[in-house]
Amino acid sequence: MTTTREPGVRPLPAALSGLLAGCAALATAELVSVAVRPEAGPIVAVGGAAVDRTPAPVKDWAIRTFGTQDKLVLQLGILLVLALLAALTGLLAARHRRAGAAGVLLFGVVGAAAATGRPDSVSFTDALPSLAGAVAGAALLLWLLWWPRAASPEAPDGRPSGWDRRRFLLAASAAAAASAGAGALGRSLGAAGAEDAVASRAAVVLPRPRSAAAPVPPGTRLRVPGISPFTTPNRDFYRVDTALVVPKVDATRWRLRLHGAGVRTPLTLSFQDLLDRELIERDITLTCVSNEVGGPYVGTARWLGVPLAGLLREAGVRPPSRGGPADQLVARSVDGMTLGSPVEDVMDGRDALLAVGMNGEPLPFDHGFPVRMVVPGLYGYVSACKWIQDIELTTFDAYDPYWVKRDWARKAPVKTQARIDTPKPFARPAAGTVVVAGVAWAQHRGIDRVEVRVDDGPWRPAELAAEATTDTWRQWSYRWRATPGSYTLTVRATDRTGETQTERRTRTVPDGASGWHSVVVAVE
Ligand SMILES: Nc1nc2c(c(=O)[nH]1)N[C@H]1C(S)=C(S)[C@@H](COP(=O)(O)O)O[C@H]1N2
Ligand SMILES: [Mo]
Repeated sequence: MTTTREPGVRPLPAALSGLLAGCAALATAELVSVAVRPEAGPIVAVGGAAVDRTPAPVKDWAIRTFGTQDKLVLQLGILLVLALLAALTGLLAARHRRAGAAGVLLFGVVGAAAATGRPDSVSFTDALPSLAGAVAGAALLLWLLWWPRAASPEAPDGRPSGWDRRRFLLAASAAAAASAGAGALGRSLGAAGAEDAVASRAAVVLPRPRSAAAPVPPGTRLRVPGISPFTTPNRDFYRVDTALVVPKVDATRWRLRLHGAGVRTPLTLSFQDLLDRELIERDITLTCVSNEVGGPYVGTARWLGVPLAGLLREAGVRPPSRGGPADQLVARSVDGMTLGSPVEDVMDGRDALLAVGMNGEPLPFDHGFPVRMVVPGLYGYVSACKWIQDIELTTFDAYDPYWVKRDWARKAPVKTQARIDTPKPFARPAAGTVVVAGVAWAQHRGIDRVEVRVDDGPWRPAELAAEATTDTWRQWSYRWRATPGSYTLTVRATDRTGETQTERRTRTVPDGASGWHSVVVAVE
């Protein structure tokens, strides 16, 4: 038996072989994942598993620090760690071939476990991409360490000796080219897979609503440079979700199931079924529970959709106050996300929607095409399910949805907040009249008053823009006569119930940040 100890491969080619084997493994896995399921690819699977297992405070920190780039940072991090491990595996394989190959296979098993363990995984075939990648990677690694030597003059005992650098470079280039080719092929096939979804979105003709959004009253939009526009354009609308690959759903094949406790007639609806119903259009401000005081995860859009309460009533659902057995509505998305809303809130007369349109166009893929939920007054994580495919009526006792399993509160009405949009922190406005302005929101209660304070001075009323509806934010502005010096500007809002925002600063976990927003400016 030949020994597995292989003298002669230097560290650099060994590490490079490991790296190339890693690239080949990933490229193969991504290629196979096109056939299986794009989300079953190892990077997405391991990344997703990491997201699922990240404790709430760390996730919160990542969203705060990297914002919408958090997913990119995560994937780059995974690639970096993989590259390091691949190089180390190459070094190991140069000394112990079998141990090195086994190491590559082990990565495959980890990737496979991550893929099959994701909430959206329904089949063991999700393990295939990682396993196929690992086999390809292990085979390539062994070949790269063996072939450059095979041409060397035979040593007397029959074992290859020496190391033909030219042969290694040839083998390495071939491996790199093959990986790049497989990766590119996977990409283009993956893009082709999304073509049906893209075409189905392009074909959507949004019907006119039976009930149009109330015309935005004059005076709703203040003309102040630097203030958030009343309507947030889709391209600027914040995005928060756990999807490392944005689901691309073909609307013509999409179905929504409605079932569960107290549902007399379970329903299965197609996208066309929804468009054929009476649609309403509403301006609604959506807020993320991860939004810090003064943060960016809030926006207002004109949503077009099917009133959810009517659909529920048709299916025989009654709210708990009318004796219905279900107090929680669990929405499930195509990517396995679950969000739970109080049935009572959804059916209390507010404009809870199964939205199909956003600011006059079909939902963008990022924002849930073909259908998502929107419920005024509730944070997104307990209401705004994107890429929805299933609604189950159940109880809060019986089921904890995704975020609730991860330390967030079961119930989360939006907290009243005000934000200073202008001046920006550490701005240096000229002395004279400085317009301080921003937005305030208390969805479904409405904003009654906004006040501004300079340093520890008295609270002064800000001028409020007209109110569109209680479900939308309100712009405000305050003309400040500023003299040179450094100041802290603070804002606070009072909602229609008469409650003024608490000064007490809390973090976002478990049910949303509280406290007053302030900015420091230096007047020149
Ligand atoms: N499928 C799915 N839906 C989801 C989420 C998610 O991670 N997956 N995140 C929720 C959260 S936390 C918020 S705040 C809103 C954000 O919606 P947006 O990205 O359209 O702004 O979507 C909600 N719906
Ligand atoms: Mo959120």
